[in-house]
Amino acid sequence: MFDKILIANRGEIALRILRAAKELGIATVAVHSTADADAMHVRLADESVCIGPPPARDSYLNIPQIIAACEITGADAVHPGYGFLSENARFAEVLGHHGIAFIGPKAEHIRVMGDKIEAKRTAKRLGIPCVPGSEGGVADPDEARRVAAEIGYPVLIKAASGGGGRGMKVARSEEDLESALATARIEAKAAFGDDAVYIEKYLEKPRHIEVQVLGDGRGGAIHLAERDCSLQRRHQKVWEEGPSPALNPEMREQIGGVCARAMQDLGYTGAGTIEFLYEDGAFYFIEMNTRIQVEHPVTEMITGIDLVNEQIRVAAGAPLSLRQEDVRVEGHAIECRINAEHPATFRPSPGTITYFHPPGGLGVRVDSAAFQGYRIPPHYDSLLGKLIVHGRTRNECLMRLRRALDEFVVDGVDTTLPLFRTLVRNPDVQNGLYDIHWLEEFLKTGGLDVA
Ligand code: MV4
Repeated sequence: MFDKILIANRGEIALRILRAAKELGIATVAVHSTADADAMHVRLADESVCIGPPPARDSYLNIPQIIAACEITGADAVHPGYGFLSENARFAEVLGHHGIAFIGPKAEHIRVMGDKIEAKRTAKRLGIPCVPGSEGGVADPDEARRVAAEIGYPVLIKAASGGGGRGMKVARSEEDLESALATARIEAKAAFGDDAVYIEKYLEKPRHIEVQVLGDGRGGAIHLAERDCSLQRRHQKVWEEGPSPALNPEMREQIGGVCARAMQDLGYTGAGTIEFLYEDGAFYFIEMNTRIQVEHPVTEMITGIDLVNEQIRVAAGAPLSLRQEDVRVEGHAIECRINAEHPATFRPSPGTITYFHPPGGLGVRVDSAAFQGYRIPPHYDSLLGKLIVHGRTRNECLMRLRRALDEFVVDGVDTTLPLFRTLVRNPDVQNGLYDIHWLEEFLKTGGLDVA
């Protein structure tokens, strides 16, 4: 087992990793920019190292500085969290060259899944159902026309180096196709330095359902059911829940089993999430995330499994602490991502928190690094914390979430708490009848009446 883990991240996920390390008796090193000198993860870590000025590229993305912090402190492992360097294959490799363990998948798996064309090719080879589309990249308009004619319009053109919705273009007819292809390639080149694009059948009203997997890196892998992340705004997840209100136990077992077997065949290490679009009873692979995700507490609350603990153990060469038959989904969990943003305009609202009162009680969890007097810096994402609620049923979970949201007080900055107080009372949300477009349509129609 590791002696000392350096946490190459900040905010609530840094705290989350620190907690898992402490419970395993492992020493912790926090790294921080000058803007985060007073942050909670710095205060609670055994040691801390300032790695640079506020801009992420000079601090949390600065590989030499992070390696230096490992050398100074003698850390023998690094946990990258999510975002920043968490899916940077080169970072995983460089750490290996320094004899420092990367708490995550093998660099080759990070690289494969980071290229959306290779990811899809690999998924297909592993028996995961994919969206119909081009075999690989498409550059030529004639090839694009042939593929689109075969799968039928509308089609979606996606950037190989994209992901998270960046660099996508819909073409609803052959007349639109050539210009959509050219625009997608130009935008992909500008955004990612790579103009490779591929084509898929465009699914009009799917849900976004993702399956949590854990691999031991030696051919053992399990699934931990799914999360429904369909309530999104501009590709930012807002409300995630598990299990999905759209699936029954048979479907859960079917898609979970496909994912677990695929990860066994791949020899995957650690936590991963396989993302699907779900429409008319069918699953379609779109991407795989090779990191712990923001919404992992939903899975922890319905299975009782500490995913970060599993990540650390597996990275240190231990087996998974449980077999597939030990995984039980109990009840229902919902996560609300509370951002320091205006609830209607979503404009970031950095500043000082003058009053902070998180909710409590049975089945209520708040993952946050905020505190009274904390000054939210403007340099990073606006996530203030996550409210995760568990209930024996979805209805009990909704009622508990409603109570917890009403109890939650954050003064001094704008937050999206009012948005969730509206959503938890909305009939469509209460009935689980929403697809990936529902939230943006709801917001467009002025569904949110905040003063
Ligand atoms: C799609 C799609 C419809 N059809 N692919 C968006 C981000 C990335 N995960 C893939 N995304 C989509 N891919 C096909 N073939 C619709 C989306 C999409 C979406 C997916 C999940 C959650 C929210 C979304 C919002 C807009 C579009």
